[in-house]
Parts: sequence; structure tokens; C-alpha cells
Amino acid sequence: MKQSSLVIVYHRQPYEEYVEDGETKFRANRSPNGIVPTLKSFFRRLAPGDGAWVAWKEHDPETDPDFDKIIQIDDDNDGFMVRRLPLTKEQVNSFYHTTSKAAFWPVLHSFPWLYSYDPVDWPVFLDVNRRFAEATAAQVAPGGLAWIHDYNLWMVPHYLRRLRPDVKIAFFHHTPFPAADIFNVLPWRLQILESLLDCDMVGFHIPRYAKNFADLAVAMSGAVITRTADVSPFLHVPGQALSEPTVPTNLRAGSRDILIDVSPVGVDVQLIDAVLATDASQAMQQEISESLRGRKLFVSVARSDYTKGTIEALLAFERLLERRPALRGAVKLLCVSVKAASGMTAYDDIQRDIEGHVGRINGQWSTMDWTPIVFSSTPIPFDELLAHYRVADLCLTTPLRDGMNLVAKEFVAAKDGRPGALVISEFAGCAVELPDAIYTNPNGNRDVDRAIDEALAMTEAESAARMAKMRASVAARDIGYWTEHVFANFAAVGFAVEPERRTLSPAA
Ligand code: GDG
Repeated sequence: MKQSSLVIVYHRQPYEEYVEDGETKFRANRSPNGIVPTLKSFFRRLAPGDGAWVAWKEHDPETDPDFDKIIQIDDDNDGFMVRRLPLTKEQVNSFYHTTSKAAFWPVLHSFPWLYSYDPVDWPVFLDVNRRFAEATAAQVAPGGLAWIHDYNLWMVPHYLRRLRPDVKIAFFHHTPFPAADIFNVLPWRLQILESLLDCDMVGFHIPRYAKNFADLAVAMSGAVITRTADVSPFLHVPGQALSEPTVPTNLRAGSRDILIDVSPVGVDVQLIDAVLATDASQAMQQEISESLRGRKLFVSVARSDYTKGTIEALLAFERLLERRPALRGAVKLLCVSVKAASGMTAYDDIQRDIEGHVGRINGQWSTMDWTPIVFSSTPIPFDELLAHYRVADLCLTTPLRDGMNLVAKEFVAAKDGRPGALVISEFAGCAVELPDAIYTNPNGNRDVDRAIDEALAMTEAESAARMAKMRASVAARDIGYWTEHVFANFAAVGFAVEPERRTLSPAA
């Protein structure tokens, strides 16, 4: 079997599976946005067919004994291979829903009181991570690079390093990385840290997370920071909650040098522009504008998660109606809070609470010709989302913690310098890149109210100028920039791709 120079290890599958005429078929994910299409575009920089992806697939060996572990996907990313790791429902439940989501996720997002230890079956987590490492070890070519994503695969580097000492290992965290005081709530902290120190490169969205990680490594395992750099002005807003003036860039742990990478994920600005320029989108934008009949449109879009601050946004919107009677009937909120498929208690609770607030607010304030909140718990098509962003007056993004938050960047890109405002939590990673947004601290009502009032009071000229500055920043550091940056760091740790493929645009 052919091995691959670059193997992306990410728990989600990079395709959709469907059945036609009794036959299982695969197609590219219908939604073109989000991180999966971005990661797949990395394969375009390799020789055609040279990329591979490792993901899990829930599988019952009793009902499907002929499960294909390896499949070929031929989409517009030059074709790539997917190694599917069959996991039983029980393994998925333990490794993903319990250990990753009920124990790691709250700690990573600084909600240690929601951390749940008792149901964690650590040996199952290790076993699943070991299997991921074995699948990766079988797939990656000599001297190739395995790029592992996110906390649910934290222990993969440990196993992979022992199976394949010749390969380069890179890791990227999509979540925040908290300070040691919080991280150390996890009883498996040393094992996790040592596994990450088996990597050649560990990546984060922003300097604060990188610094937290490096400080943890120094405190817990005797690693030494061998280089620190000034943070680029594009990622530093003095006095801002997540801002850092300097960042460690290199660590030495035992005999290994580790590159600490800071690379905030960008959005596909070319794709957003192209979608918004279509006749269908223009017609949709016109229709949305007309349906508003002069009302101001607010948008709040996120997965349903207690970290995302959707309840804080809904309550702020309700307070706005209470505080400013003149706005009753004059504002509308599109709230998309996409329900998790999991059946986990914490997520069922938050969904129920969000829907309860929407129902209550609409029940209290609706009139015959005005419903304050339009709500969706299922994803709306990307083109519809973008058309709403383009028309919207305000994007209300109030996570209590968020690794980056791509919604805010997509909104900024879609506005393309038109008047509008982004109210962003200071605790979302993207805030360090967007000083022209209106910052808020969602931990207090008064500050969110202040931020919304400030947004509504801005003149058109000021809001357009701020949106234009943010758009320039988001466009300059889009997914193409991110891809270049990551490949440059892959090269710095000894994994170089052919120069002529490196110049390809990921959106090409
Ligand atoms: C994790 C980290 C980090 C949402 N609703 C709809 C929809 N979306 C799309 C958005 C955006 C994506 O999903 C969500 O990205 P986020 O960054 O906001 O959040 P997470 O899913 O939590 O992602 C996060 C990210 O990883 C990347 O590293 O930024 O901090 O938590 O692209 O547009 N798309 C469509 N309909 C929806 O209703 N089509």
C-alpha cells in the first residue's frame, strides 16, 4: 500500500457518506466553510494523491464485517486516502463524549467546575489514541510528517514517536490552552504534556496559549525555553485580555527541540467573496433587506456549547428591548445555535436552555408583525449565512472562551467594508487580531449592554472605516496565509514540499 508524505490526523471524517442504489458512496462535505475544507486544501501542495487523512468511524463489526478501512476520496484536493479507524459506539462514547468533552473541554475553556472525572476511562482513551498512532504509523512515508489535531488526540504523539522515530510530528490546538493553574486540574497532566513534548512542532492560535503551554512545560517537566520573540503588532493589543507582548518560540525538552508555532486560523476570503458575488446571493441579500423593512439585523451564530456565550447574547438582546423601548419592533436577531448530535447531558441542557430563552423572549415581546428572534438549531446553508452577514448591522459574538472563533472573521470578510459592527468577546482568540471590533467582557451584563449601545451609536462613516480595517486584516491573514505559514514551519522542522507546489493558492 502506498504511503503518504503528509498525514492529517483529525477525529472528523473529511467527506460525507451516502447510499445510492444500495451502494455506499462518498462525496466532499457539502458545507464549504469550517476547518475540514481548509485542512484538505493542504493536500494540493503535495504531489497529486500524496496526502492522507486518519479519522474514526463508528462501526459495529457484527453488522458490517466488510468495513473498508482505507478509502480513496477524489475531490478537488488532488485525491487523497482516508484511513478509517473503526471504533465501537462504547469506545466513541468513552474516548470522545466522556474523556474529551466532559473532562478535557471544560478545563481547556477554563470551566474547571464543569470538569467530570468519575466517568473517565483513561485506559480506553489511551487505547483509542494508540490505535490512531498505529494507523498513522502505517500510513506515513519515511521522513514524512504527521499533523495531529486537537485535544482528543493528545496521546497520539507519545505512541507515534515510539512506532516511527523517523517521522516529523506536528500538533495543532484549535481550543484555548489554559494556564497551568487550570490545566493541572487534569490528573493525566504529565502524560499529556510529555506526549506533546514528543512533537517537533506544537501549534496554537494565539501567543497567550503558546505561552501557557511553554510555561507549563517549564514548570512540570523541566523543559527550557530557548527562544522568545516579540509578538507581531497584528497579534498584540496592549491591555487586551488575551494579549501578550512576547512569545516563546522554541523549547528544549530532553534531547528534543520543539518549535512553538503561533498561527491563527484564517477564513477563505476568496470563497466568501465569490459566493456573495453570485446572482443567487445578490437576490437573497435583496430579499433579506426587504424583509427587514428598515429594522436593524443582529446575528449570533455558533455551535450550541456553554463556552460560546449564546445565552449571554440572547439575554443582552432581551435587555436591549427592556432598556430601550424605541428599539422594540426596530431590531431583529438571527440566532443560529447548531445542536450537537451527541446526546451528552451538558449539551442537551444548554440546547434546552437556549431554546427556552428564545421562546420566552419571543413570547414576551412579539407583536402581530414582528418576531424579535429568528432561531435555527440546525445549520443553515453557507450561502444563506453569508447573505445574512452581508446585510446585518451587528454580529454579536460573546463566547466566554473560544480558541479563535471563525464566525467573527467570516462576518468581517462578508461585510467587505460596509457599515456594521462586530461586538466580540475579549476571550475569543480572534479578538487579538481585531482591535477595530467593539470588545466586550461577557462575564458581566453591563459591559455587553455598553458594547451594543456603542455599536448602535457609531456613525456609518466610523463603522464602515472600522469594518474596512478589519476586512483588510482578515483578508491579509486568510487561509492562504495560514497555509503558507504552516508549510514554512513544517520546512523549519525538516519537512519540505516541492517549491513549485508551495506557491499554489489553496482556494485555486
Ligand atoms: C473550533 C474552536 C476555532 C456555524 N454555524 C453554521 C455554520 N457554522 C460554521 C461557521 C464556522 C464554523 O462553523 C465554526 O467555527 P468556530 O471557529 O466559530 O467554532 P468551533 O466549531 O467551535 O471550532 C474554535 C475553530 O475550531 C478553528 O480552529 O476557531 O475556537 O472551538 O466556519 O461559519 N456553517 C453553516 N451553517 C451554520 O448554521 N453553513
